[in-house]
Amino acid sequence: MRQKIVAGNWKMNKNTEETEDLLNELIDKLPNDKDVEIIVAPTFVNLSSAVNHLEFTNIQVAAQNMHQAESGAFTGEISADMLKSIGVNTVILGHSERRAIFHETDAIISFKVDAALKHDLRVIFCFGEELKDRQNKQHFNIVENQLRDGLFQIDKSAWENIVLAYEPVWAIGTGETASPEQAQEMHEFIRETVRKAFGSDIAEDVSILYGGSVKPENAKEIFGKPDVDGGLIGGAALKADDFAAIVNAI
Ligand code: G2H
Repeated sequence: MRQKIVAGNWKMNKNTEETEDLLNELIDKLPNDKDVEIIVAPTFVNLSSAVNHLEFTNIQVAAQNMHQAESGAFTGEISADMLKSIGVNTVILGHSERRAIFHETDAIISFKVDAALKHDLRVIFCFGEELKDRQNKQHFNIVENQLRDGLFQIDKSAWENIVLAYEPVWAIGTGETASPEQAQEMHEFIRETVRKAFGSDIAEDVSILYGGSVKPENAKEIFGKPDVDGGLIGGAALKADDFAAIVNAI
């Protein structure tokens, strides 16, 4: 059985006090009797306190990004070793906002993946096509290339530390959601692409999350599809009731 996962990507939201408040609400409201891994990704400045705050709960903490270098003159950046040193075990890489706004290429993301795995961080690898790609019927090609150029350099043995997150860019923060059928179609293609490159065992075991305007109203239908193993949630992860409803929809 593949691990079900619901992860909240808080993006650049919540100061320290607001982070504590939301974490307290989540501790109260999230279920702890469901077979689902729950992850939250607050901002860098609040990661350490979040790790401490959640120590005796079933909620894991992830970072939203990291730099690929070990250390050095990279003003404003954070390394894999620094994340590990504060007890963070998971990092989101390749998010479409990192790709579009901060010009992260597939090559840069591949270096980040390698650096994260070297430090035994689990990677939530994000990818997905833009609207124009889908309109031009290039969405399968784009997704396959993002996987090949950003991720498929890893060893077979590293897959136990990989979670995939398919996020069609046209559905991110827009209120537009891929239909459950569109999500399933792409997730099935992604699993098949992994199967061709790394074999059936890895393809069957890897969790593939869907991201892009998931909310309590649409979560159950999306999560009901056979190749959707959970979600990466943005806006709806900032409200404890909504996030709890999404986790309960798994
Ligand atoms: C996609 C998602 C979380 P939202 O970016 O990564 O955000 O749910 O707000 O579309």
